[in-house]
Order: sequence, then C-alpha cells, then structure tokens
Amino acid sequence: MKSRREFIKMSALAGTAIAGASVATSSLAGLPEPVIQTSSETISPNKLKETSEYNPVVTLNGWTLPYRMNGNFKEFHLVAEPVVRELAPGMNANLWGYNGQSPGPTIEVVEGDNVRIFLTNKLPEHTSIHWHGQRLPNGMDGVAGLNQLAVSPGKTFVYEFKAKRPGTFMYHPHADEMTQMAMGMMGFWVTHPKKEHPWISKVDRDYCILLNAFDIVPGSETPKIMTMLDFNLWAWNSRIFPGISPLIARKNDRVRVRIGNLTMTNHPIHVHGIEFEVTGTDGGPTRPESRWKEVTSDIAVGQMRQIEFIADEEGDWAMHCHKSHHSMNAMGHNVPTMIGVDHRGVSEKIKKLVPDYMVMGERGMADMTEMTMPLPDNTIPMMTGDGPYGSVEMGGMFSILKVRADQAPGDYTDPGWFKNPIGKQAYEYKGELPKMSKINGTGNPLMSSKPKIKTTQFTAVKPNYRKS
Ligand SMILES: [Cu+2]
Repeated sequence: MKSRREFIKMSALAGTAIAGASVATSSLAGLPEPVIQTSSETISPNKLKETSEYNPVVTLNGWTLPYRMNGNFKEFHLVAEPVVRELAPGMNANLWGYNGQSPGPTIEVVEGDNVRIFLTNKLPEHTSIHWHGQRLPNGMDGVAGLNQLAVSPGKTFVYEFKAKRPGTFMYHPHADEMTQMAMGMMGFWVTHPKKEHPWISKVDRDYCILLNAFDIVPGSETPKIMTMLDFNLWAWNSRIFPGISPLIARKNDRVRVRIGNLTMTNHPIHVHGIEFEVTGTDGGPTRPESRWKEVTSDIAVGQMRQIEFIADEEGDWAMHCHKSHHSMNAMGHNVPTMIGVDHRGVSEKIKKLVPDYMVMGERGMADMTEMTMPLPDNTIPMMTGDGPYGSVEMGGMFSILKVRADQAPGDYTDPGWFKNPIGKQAYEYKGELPKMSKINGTGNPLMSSKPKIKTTQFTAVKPNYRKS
C-alpha cells in the first residue's frame, strides 16, 4: 500500500508539479488532488522498483499518473481541460487534454486491482471517458447518453471497476467524440499481469506510443476539427519529429513497444535494423505459436499492436510510419510535380512580379530542407531534423531507436549519435567510373510507338449463340 509520503515521492520523481499545497489525504472521502504535468518531455518511470509490482512503462513525451490507495482502491484523478501542447520546439498547439497535457497521462495498474477514477470536467462543453478494450460493468463504459449522463462543465464523475485482464488499453471521450479527439483527448492504460503469464514476456524496456493526428494551418494554433482525412500533422503522443523522444535500449535488451491508433487512417509502423513479433493486440497477448517475424506492422484505426524484439544490433535505427506523407510535417498537397522542369528564365520573370517567388522541386523536394524560405510563426519545416551527417529530411511520425552496448540497465538518457566503426559505413567511391554500356534492345513492343505485332481480326461468338 502506498502511504501519503510515497504518493508525494512518486509525484516528485515523476517531475510533476502538484497543484495545491498538499495531497488531500486528511479526508479519504474527498478527491485525490489532481497532478498536473507542465512539461512535454519524456518522464522517466519512477524508480520505485523495489516496492513496485511491475516494470513501469515509458510513455514517449508523456508520463504516468500517480495514484493514492484508499482502502483497496487505487484512486486516480483526471481533469479534462484545455492545454497548450508543444508539438515540437517552435510549435505549440491549443489542444484539449487531461492534467495539463495531450495525450493524458498513462494509467498503470495490476491485474485484479480495484480502480476508482475521478473525472473533473474543466472543458467548455460536456464530456465522458470510454475505457477502450476493458472488461467492466456496462454503466462504466462511458458512452454519454447510452451508459451514463454526460459530464457537464464543472462536474466530477466517478468510474469504478476491477482491472480484469492484463493488456494495453486506451481511454478517450465518448461525447462529442469528433471534436474532442481531434483536439487531442486520449490516453493509455496499461494493466500489468498479476503473476507470471505464459504469453507475456518480461521485458527490459516497455514503451507506449499513441498515434494521433491534427490539422493545424501553418501559422495558426488550433486544430481544424472538421477535417476527416487530410490531416497535416501526424503525431506520436501529440509530438512530431524532431520533437519525438528517441527509444533507448541497452544492447540485447528485450524491448516492447505498445502502439495504439486513434487517428482516422491506418499506420504501417516500420522499424529498421531488427525483426519484431506482434505479441499482443487489443484483445490481449497473442499465443506464441501464432507469432511471426515482421519489420512493419500495419495498425488500423482503433487498434493496438504490441511489438517485441531483442535490440541486438547497436546503432541509431530509424522507426517511422511507412506512409511517406506521415513522416513529414505540415505540407501543401496541391503543389505540382516539378521534377525535370527547367525554370530558368521563367523564375526571373515571375520574380519581377513576386519578389519572394522561389522555385521548388525541379530537382526533387530535398532542397526544401536547405531553403531559408520564411515560415509563418508557430510552424516547423515539412522535412527537417539535424542528424550527424546533415538533415534527416523527416517529420511527423518518425523517431530513432538508439541501441548501445554501454547504456546502463534502466537508463533512458539519450546517448547522443552512434559512432559507426571504421569500415562499417557507406562511403564515397573516388576512382574512375567505367563507360556506361547501353544495351540496344527494342524493349517491350507493346510500349513502343510503332508496335511490331501483326494484328489479325477475328469474330468471337458466344456458345449457344443463335442469330434471330
Ligand atoms: Cu502513418
């Protein structure tokens, strides 16, 4: 059982600010004071391993909500409220979230725990919380109008249920869902197994990534909530590259990544350098005999996939959504393809009329990263991120898996860039190039302008065809 002192210690270790003078345990009948997070940095799991019943998860650019014990209930207090979230350095967004951040804090409990969640609504409209994937009494499922009254502004509602099965769950409003999810209201819930489970491995690192998306016009700060598919910011835990923390591993660590998708499209998540297995879905752990190796897993809307691998190759490995428009930041999709178009002359003429005119894309779009085109305030370039060898030319759903032999167990600090051993890196060839030999083939005759196929006309008649 956690005492009051331990509760405060957890908050302090989590680097969080407690709103109010102290945690109100004088009256356990009252509400636990909400803990508010002001930073969008990744908060290392609290180091209470000796007393903890599980290996805590790490929510990238997020944190875990402290709780208090009240009898045999773990009590949490979520506050639904408008927040300002830093999506990446240089870009803030006006979102709605929980306890100071979007996504809300991760809730971590153990199978069999009795959980009581207080939800206080500080939004300008009503809300509710649906506990996506949980086994619970119908009246606790959180669909406003169907299972409960909506929680009006200023009201506090209480949810109580037993965390029946181990797994990875999500929470989000089920009231004016389109608006509230487009504004960033969502969070993770992890239920750890009570005892050893034949299908759940012990891991050294356990990461949580919630896929979410926003449509924010460059220069503005509030998402367009009516957008259905054409979002321009593809985020992990409401962060975009280069704002997303790297995933750190010690060489040979067993790493689990829990990835939930609350966007409006699917995301094929791809990891370089290793092969992984999907060890769990929304429905729980998968049977070991049902697993196979992959390097990309497509995560559909409303789904969660839990992937696991041994980080046995040192390096800085890219990890990203494989839809190439999702590993980019805000971009216009109405730009024509200019590859191969010679702009010389034309651009000079246009510049006389539009002094800031800039030619884009005649050699591909990589120039974008070098351009010093003036950007509006509060946005970041479409392709960006400085690596040790230049621009990484990425954005959105992109991060780096950093595997190091000398990373201490449980240490999540960024080790810096990987130094490739001599002879183990692509290098420039500086010798003579041989003459290109051209094969003088005719190519596919169907594609040439003058087909060399002899044509014959014939008439086909359907079986049993009778002229009337
Ligand atoms: Cu994607």
